[in-house]
Amino acid sequence: MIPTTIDAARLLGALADLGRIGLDADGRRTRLAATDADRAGRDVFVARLEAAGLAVTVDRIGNIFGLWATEENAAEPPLLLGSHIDTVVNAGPLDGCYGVLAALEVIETLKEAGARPARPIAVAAFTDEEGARFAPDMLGSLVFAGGMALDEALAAVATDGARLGDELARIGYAGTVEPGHIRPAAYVELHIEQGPVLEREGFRIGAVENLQGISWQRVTITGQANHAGTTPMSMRRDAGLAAARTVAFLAERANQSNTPTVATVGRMSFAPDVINVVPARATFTVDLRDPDETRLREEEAAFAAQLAALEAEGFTVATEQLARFEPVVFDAGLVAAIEHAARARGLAVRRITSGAGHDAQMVARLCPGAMIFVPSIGGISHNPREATADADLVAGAEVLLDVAVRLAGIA
Ligand code: HGY
Ligand code: MN
Ligand code: MN
Repeated sequence: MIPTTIDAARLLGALADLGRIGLDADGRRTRLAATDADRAGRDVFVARLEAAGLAVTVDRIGNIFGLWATEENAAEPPLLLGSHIDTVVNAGPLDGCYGVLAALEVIETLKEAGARPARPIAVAAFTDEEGARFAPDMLGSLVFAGGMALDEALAAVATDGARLGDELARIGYAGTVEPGHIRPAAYVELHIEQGPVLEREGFRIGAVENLQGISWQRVTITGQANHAGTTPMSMRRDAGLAAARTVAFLAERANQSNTPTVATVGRMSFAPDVINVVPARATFTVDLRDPDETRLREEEAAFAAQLAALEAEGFTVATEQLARFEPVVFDAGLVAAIEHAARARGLAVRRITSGAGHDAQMVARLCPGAMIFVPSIGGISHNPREATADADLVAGAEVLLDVAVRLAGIA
């Protein structure tokens, strides 16, 4: 018997359980990669995998896999589902977690129904998708897909100075399996949209056909410390002001363009960071994104020219590339299968571009990949107000179920 519904209460309960992990005294949910809070979330997930009777493996970059294989299908390459369970700071409960727990729910539902897949089905929770503590983002799936050497990834230094390899060992998730031990036949990731499009246009499902390019840089502008009271404005080399001008440059350029380009300065610090000292140094991050690689390069070039102009004014400027991923186009056949599954359930569906980065963009280097989106209320994400209607969470998981039935060859 092929199931057509999931256990909604079990999925919503699992999301609530995981959502309670990593809450600080102020109720802020933060499970940065390889922290104690991440370990707690990982432990809850592994316990669920084991309770579901899946074979659990952890690879050397800490990616967690739960595999459902039978004697008949074990030799076949598995269908891989999944996402991530690490979070940004003061995060919502759904980003990543929804895709991981819905994937597990789909496997449990199929197992309970006595389904006999022609291939194994696995669920993955990839390490450090957010990149909030260790850059680049999608680090675990990047290593899994062979896009970054394991040793380079393990040597990644956190914003707090820790080394990823040491942190994975400290939390007990420095696995023994070489990354890439699973060669999936296909990968499907269910995720909240994290943007306003589906809700605004009244769609229930997004069939994600592409994902925009991402460029992350850390910039350090050095000027000259001086007295805030005695130094005439004409004599200053104010690194803080130079940084502020740069932020304004990026925002104005993105706002004035009639393209989907987005620019974000998420982190900034001054030195010596004293009220009456003209900042000697400003350090900040720049996140540039565009679905078109040529435009993204144009934005990077325009930004570099802005920094060169600051150097001509007498500042010293240093940049470090923290992440750089070209846009990705997902597998047309999988996108069509997602659309078909949504329509068969009478769910309004549209094709959509992902503004956010996802593990799917990395795993798509190994096999046909695609994503399913559900609406985000108010388009809010990376914010504790992140939310999706329960009916949409269940609908998305059931579309994932239908796609999994088709891709796993369940007759
Ligand atoms: O940065 C991103 O888009 C993702 O949340 N890591
Ligand atoms: Mn995510
Ligand atoms: Mn995220």
